[in-house]
Amino acid sequence: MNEQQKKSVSKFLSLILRHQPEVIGITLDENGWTDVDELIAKMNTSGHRISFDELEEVVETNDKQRFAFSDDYNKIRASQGHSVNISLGLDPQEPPEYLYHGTVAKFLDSIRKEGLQRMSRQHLHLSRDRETAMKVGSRRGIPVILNINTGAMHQDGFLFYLSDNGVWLTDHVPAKYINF
Ligand code: HQG
Repeated sequence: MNEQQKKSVSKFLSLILRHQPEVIGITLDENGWTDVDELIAKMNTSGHRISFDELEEVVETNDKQRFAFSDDYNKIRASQGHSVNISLGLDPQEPPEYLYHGTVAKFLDSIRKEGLQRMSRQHLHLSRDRETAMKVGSRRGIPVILNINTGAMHQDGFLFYLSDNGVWLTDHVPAKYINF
């Protein structure tokens, strides 16, 4: 597969494994997993032709490692980014002293008032470094990077999770922990 084909499959997998599994008639279990054979069969009958080898290639070469197979390769899920209500089953982890969030200027007034919210997703996403946060923010325009006092949040009892692909997840960041 060429890069464009892989990107297109990755976007479609993000849609069905994070947001709308019903588009091709699959279901996700409570931890977000779906059956690999059924996924391939239903992608093929809905016009998104793919073989197991191609699916494996997309999962393994994905720039952000967005998807993961179960150990026996029978199941697949998105590692983070869901809007559907699933539990990734991750244990809380101690975050670094600071994490970063990439956003854009037009959201800042609202973020100053209500802190960072998870919006339509199951978690709010934080990046481990400025460079990653820059890429996240750039999806929406000129990026603005917010530095978050995650060490202080941890001390105050907020919970953090680290997804299988290295994205830090939490529920809400009150404005007092954000360095604007
Ligand atoms: C903003 C990509 C107003 C927030 C990335 C963001 C990430 C507020 C937008 C993943 C707000 C939500 C997630 C508030 C937050 N008022 N705006 N109180 N609180 N916002 O897409 O973090 O490529 O749900 O700053 O790499 O941009 O898809 O979140 O701009 O990891 O794998 O509301 O998506 O990964 O947007 O991106 P999103 P995000 P993938």
